[in-house]
Amino acid sequence: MMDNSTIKSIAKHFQQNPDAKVIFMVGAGISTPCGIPDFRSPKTGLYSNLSKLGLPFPEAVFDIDYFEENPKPFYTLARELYPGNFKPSKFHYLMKLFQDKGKLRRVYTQNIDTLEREAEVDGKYIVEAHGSFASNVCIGCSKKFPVDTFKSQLEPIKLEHKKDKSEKDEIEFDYARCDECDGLIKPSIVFFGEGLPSKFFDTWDEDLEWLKKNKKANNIVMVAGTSLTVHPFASLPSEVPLGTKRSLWNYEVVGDFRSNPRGGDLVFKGGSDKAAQELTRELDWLKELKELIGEEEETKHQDAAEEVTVITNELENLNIGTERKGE
Ligand code: CNA
Repeated sequence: MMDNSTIKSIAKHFQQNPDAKVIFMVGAGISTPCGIPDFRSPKTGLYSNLSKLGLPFPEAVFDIDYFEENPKPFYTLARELYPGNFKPSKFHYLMKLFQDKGKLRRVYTQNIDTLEREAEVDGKYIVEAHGSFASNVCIGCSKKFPVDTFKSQLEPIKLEHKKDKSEKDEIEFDYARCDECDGLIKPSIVFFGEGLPSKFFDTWDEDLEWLKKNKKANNIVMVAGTSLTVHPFASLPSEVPLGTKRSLWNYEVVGDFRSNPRGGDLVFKGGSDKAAQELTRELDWLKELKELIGEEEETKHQDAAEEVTVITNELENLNIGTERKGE
């Protein structure tokens, strides 16, 4: 099933199964309406824009070995994406509504923007699979540092104004370094080449058991705004026990929903905020959703697509430098 009737079917599922709870599995797509670019969307995605800046490969910005050699691209990006600069989307508030209604089991998020917390989803429900900006760590000796250690270094220390106007201004940072081993300090977000927090694996084991034990409640797993390409997160939907309802809300059909679709899958191919709004309407929660978002935020969301373009343009205009040690 793959259109607006999906949303009606999900609403019906909750109406017919009052004990059903949701496990959300989400990615960067639920935050694009907030103005934060995702990785892979053509044109507006970070990769298509960062690649223009001459990184050896787009993922290098989140690669631990590359960061050690050249932290500047990550610092530049972190400055743009740092939590506090954005407000939650309708989808984030939908998750909060499920919490308020006692129908939330868990939120597995790949996002590092902490907007689930900003929407006041309780931390006990959230598994930040790829970490977050909420703590800092030395990449050399793993010593932990307060959150401000990295954040306080995000203001560039100098702006060299090039004489030749055709050249872009160079920005520099004073990188946060460990007082024990002089290693670079970074937020505890998981880079390519690093392991996921043990909480991710432990909680998923618990939730799998819970899904198996509570089949009668007809719980549902909702996957949204992710290309399902980054493992091990990407394999979670394939591990959902047979018989547990799965739903995907995404611009494209991805991962196990494409390669190994199940008969009962409920797929909505479209925007996650549109789906969130439609589901709350169907469930008669629309008034509460609007109260959570507030009038002011509603206007901001309408401008979100424009904001994504602004950020990606800003990144394009920054000369972040791509020199590597020894070159
Ligand atoms: P991705 O690979 O960029 O995929 C995003 C997916 O969402 C794509 O399939 C898009 O088509 C789809 N999409 C984009 N916008 C919407 C929308 N409004 N409604 C529905 N679908 C939409 O991102 P993933 O999360 O799958 O990749 C995992 C990476 C992305 C994680 O390691 C994150 O840390 C990383 N990331 C996070 C953020 C963030 O915290 N907001 C931003 C950019 C990247």
